[in-house]
Amino acid sequence: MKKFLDLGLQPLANSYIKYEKLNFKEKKFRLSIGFNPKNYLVSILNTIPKEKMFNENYPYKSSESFTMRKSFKDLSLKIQKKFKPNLVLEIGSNDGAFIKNFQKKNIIGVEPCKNLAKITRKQGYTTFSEYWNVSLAKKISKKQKVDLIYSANTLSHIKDFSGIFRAVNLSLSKNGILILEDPSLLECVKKAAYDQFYCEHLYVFSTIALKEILKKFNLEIFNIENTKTHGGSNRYFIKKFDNFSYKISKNVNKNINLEKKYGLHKIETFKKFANRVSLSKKRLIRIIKNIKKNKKKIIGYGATAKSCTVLNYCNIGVKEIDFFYDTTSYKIGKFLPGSKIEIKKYKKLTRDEADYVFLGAWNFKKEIFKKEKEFLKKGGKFITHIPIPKII
Ligand code: JHZ
Repeated sequence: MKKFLDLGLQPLANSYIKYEKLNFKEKKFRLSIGFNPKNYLVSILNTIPKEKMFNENYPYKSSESFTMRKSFKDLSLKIQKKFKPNLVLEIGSNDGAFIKNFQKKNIIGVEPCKNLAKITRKQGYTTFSEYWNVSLAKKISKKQKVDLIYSANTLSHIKDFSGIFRAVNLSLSKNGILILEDPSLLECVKKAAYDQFYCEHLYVFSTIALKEILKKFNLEIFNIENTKTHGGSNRYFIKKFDNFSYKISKNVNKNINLEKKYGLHKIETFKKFANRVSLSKKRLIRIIKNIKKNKKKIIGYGATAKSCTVLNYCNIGVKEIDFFYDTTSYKIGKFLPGSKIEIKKYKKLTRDEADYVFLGAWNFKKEIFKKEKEFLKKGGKFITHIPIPKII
């Protein structure tokens, strides 16, 4: 691994702090990012045991945003029309934003975070509250093989590729397919979105890296869709080598060529990315300092895991941002890790409340701007750090 970026000491991104624990010392780890020139994989260099992050208190719920609910609904309709699977399985089913678009008898959820699995089970969906691995795949496929496995924003969280893909191969029916969806490294580099890296995001994938990894497990990408979710993601359609029911789309090489054109196979590209990240930090600090010099009030919008990286890397805290608004019940009343900024229950933005709003959930800018039309009309401003820090 060749290290190219150091984002400093960071707390666990989704460990929101309770008021009573504000004075406790938080555990921190060094967040540095590296590039593997052999398989082109970009990953964080220190990993945290999965049980520390994905447990019975996992705060993130996919259903919190209209954009994600719509994306999962559209995809599930497409899947049912195009692939007509008898049985679908989702790895990382979270609070059910995807699985609830299927008939209960046709879908299985796998979700290790017990608080989330409880939600979908209560609604009557078969949900295994376990980590996806070979023994679980054996247990599930004893009864019936799966025709389609879907997993969004989950592969990037799992260290053990061998466990995942052996389990996939075991449980897929003869012509079954796997669909993976994760943030795109190309979009991350283009937007200098360094906040895609935090303890949970072990990897940000490029097509060229994923292709190399899949090859080892006799799996190959036969199509790619570039989606707008989570700041620009890729949806990979994957089949077994010996499944000849699908032709490899021209899209696959198109994506690979574009990634190579941007240099995602070379360390130099990531060194340049690291320089842009450092400039981004300086610029964001400058913008915020100027606002504070003029005695204006800043609040945050969307207490994301990504915000944790930005705030801690740029040393932004309670002196700069008064509080964050968020819609997630679990986060409300707690404090952001590291920066210890309070999270309040979301209320429509008004001009009396803030002059500037730091856009933590920049990936939902369109949805948020639509919701906050009045604030913008009355002269309220947002601060974003993507693709370069600016006031909008
Ligand atoms: P959002 C999480 O990252 C963690 P985060 C995880 N590791 C991952 O991979 C991605 O999700 C998928 C709030 N919000 O999706 C809700 C509002 O308050 O960018 C969420 O707390 N109002 C699993 O945390 C946060 O913002 C709104 O109008 O970086 C969004 O978090 C909207 C749209 C969102 O993921």
